[in-house]
Amino acid sequence: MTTEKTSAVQTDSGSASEALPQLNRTLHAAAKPPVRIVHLGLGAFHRSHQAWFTSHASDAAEWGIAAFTGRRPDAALALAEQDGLFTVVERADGGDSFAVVGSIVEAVDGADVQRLAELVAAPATAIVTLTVTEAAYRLGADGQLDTNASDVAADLALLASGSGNPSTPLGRLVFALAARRAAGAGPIAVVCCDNLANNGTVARNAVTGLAAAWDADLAAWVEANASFVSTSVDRITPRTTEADIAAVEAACGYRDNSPVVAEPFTNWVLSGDFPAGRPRWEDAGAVFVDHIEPFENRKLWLLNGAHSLLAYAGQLRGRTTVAEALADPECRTAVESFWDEAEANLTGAAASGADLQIPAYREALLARFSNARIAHHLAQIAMDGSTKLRMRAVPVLLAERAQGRSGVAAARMIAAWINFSASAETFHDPLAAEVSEANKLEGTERVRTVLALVDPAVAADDAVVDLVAGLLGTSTTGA
Ligand code: CS2
Repeated sequence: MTTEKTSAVQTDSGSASEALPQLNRTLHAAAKPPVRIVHLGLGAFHRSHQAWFTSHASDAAEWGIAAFTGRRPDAALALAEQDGLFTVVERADGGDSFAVVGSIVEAVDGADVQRLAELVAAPATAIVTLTVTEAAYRLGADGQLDTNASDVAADLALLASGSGNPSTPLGRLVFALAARRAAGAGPIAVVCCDNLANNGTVARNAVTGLAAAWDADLAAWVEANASFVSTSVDRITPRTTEADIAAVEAACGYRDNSPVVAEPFTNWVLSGDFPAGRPRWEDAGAVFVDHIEPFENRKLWLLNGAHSLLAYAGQLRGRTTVAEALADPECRTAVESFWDEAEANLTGAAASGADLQIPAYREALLARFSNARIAHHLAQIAMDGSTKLRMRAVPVLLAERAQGRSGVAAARMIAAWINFSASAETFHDPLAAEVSEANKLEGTERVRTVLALVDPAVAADDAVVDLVAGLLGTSTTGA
């Protein structure tokens, strides 16, 4: 096993001692499994989820992860100092428990594209996992790869000229897959772990789209050799704070500069092939299914949809965390109404007979969101709304309209986002400039223009435009 568990303790914020040893593999006698998984997007969620599952597989000793950061090297530098080890602080209502996870054996600055290519080209590497954010797939409102996006275009120019390293995660992956092809290292699985509907297909379209724009032969090789696995991932993981670092020191007696805090709940549903093998993630509770869509939609609509609604409505109403927002009756009612709409479309024919146990799932979500010991900041969830709403609000809204209903609860999420976009101190979004321009317009013209940035079909429906316009300024959407 690459994890070790200390007994559950109630957190007290104990004082940091300079004399404490830093977490490392000698101190923890942790084995170092060989690299067989390459990860792009080394952040807290990767560590609390895929790295945690890998360390809990019965064959964990055979599966090491080389994890690459995205834009900044910081997370890799901090983790490399402690041989890739980190503590998962499992934060339940009743207290914290602490476990060291040892599955990450190499933590690398994402800018080191040569090392990425070397590892992806190694025959022992069987899997590439991705947590690069929803927005990084650079899908336009039409769902296709936007080759005109400035960073995609810049990467394509670099790839074509062979004169530098790509800077987007998918540009880097395509570069590394070219190295695997050149090395004759054979098939590989690409496992998308971002919160997108059909995320395997999205990853396939983005990767083959980029590859095709660079080199048609590479695109054909990717089609024939890369399996794109779809997954639904779930574990609430707020940002780590200084108080969390102090809690680990007090409870564990070592210094860990990169602990990760997560709720006890974990879920991972996967669908697809692993042509070069995979860890026994099922030992840690992962579920492999033939048809993933109903599970994806359940999670994206019920959990992530409620998160986005709370993020915008909650912040407009002065709330800071998920637990605080849910405790606000106006927000809670908005969430329940949205869940009713989502549920009506989850339990229909589209669910293909999967037993989704929606009432129990909703109950569990209320309990998970109410865990006040997890300070899950709404500002963190509010980022990249134009991309997230396409997955979280739009499908429910369109499904409701197709059934002849208004979709008012899903529309309320979008209305709250629109008002948030115009009033937030920080509005972080890949389309921030376009949204800001659209917000200079007035009335239904403004609403239609902003909606078109999220989804052209929604913007083309006059009734939806009127509905959203009418919702601006109501109690959960701010003034
Ligand atoms: C959240 C997710 O930030 C967000 O958009 O909705 O990160 C959410 O916490 C995870 O998907 C939970 O598994």
